[in-house]
Amino acid sequence: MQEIYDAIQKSAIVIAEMIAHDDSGYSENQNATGDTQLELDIRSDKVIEEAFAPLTSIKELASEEKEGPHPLHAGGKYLIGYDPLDGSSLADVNLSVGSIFGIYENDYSGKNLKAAVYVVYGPRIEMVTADENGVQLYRVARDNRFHFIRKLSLGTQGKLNAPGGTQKNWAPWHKELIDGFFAEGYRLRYSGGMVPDLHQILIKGGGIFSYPGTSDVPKGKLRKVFEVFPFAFVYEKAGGEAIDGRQRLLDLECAHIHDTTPCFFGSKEEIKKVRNVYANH
Ligand code: AHM
Ligand code: MG
Repeated sequence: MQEIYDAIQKSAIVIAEMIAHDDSGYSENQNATGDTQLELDIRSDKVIEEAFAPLTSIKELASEEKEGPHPLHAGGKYLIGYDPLDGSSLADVNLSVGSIFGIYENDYSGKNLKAAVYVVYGPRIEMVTADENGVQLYRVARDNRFHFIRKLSLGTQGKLNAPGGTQKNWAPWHKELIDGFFAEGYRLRYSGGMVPDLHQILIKGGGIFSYPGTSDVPKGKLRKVFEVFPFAFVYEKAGGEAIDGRQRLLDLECAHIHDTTPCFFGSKEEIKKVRNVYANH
């Protein structure tokens, strides 16, 4: 596993340079979900693929930016599902973006996720790993290398509310849930990048991030393999919970690697409220 973390760190340094200095414009291509890819999406995907290619422990890669799985080493143990540059459309407005990695065994189901990692490219470059050692924060120092900072955990309740999805298309009960949090004093924190938004809640010790099913997109926007399962794993390891409204996200299967699901990540008290509201719908 350590060699996978090392490869992620190596690729993160290169991607951070690209974000800082290179063109953030669109390419001519679309990805499997139909989003027009940025040059940065395509190039980050390539950097990560090249960093993983020599690692014999990796059997296969699946990227948000690739149509299907990409085989590496037949005898490898791990399958890696990754989003090379999540929230990439925020690069041109100079907001934080991130890379997300799920390290799976056998298949891309939630129960087979063994470790999760994300990198935040913001004013600082940080990496969070989640595995049997818990959740750990690393940061790039002046020597351009990642250094361990501290362990991370969530309190049982927080103060931040990050509500995703187009409000016009929310179900009435979802609107009640979100309004309820604000009525209790929660503060809005939503940048439109799930990596910095979930990172903020984790660093500040609690809160709720939601991306529900809506009338136009009943299964939500966020992809299970590349985005949702890895963050569900991080939040659970940090002492929080992650559900689709009723069910634990990591109990969900995955029929197709680009499948999406409604998702809620947070500390225990907030997720209890989500369960109460969604139980009847
Ligand atoms: P992307 O993978 O195409 O960048 O999309 C994922 C991003 C997430 O980071 C974020 O939570 C969500 O899309 C924001 O969507 P919206 O613009 O609907 O709020
Ligand atoms: Mg993404």
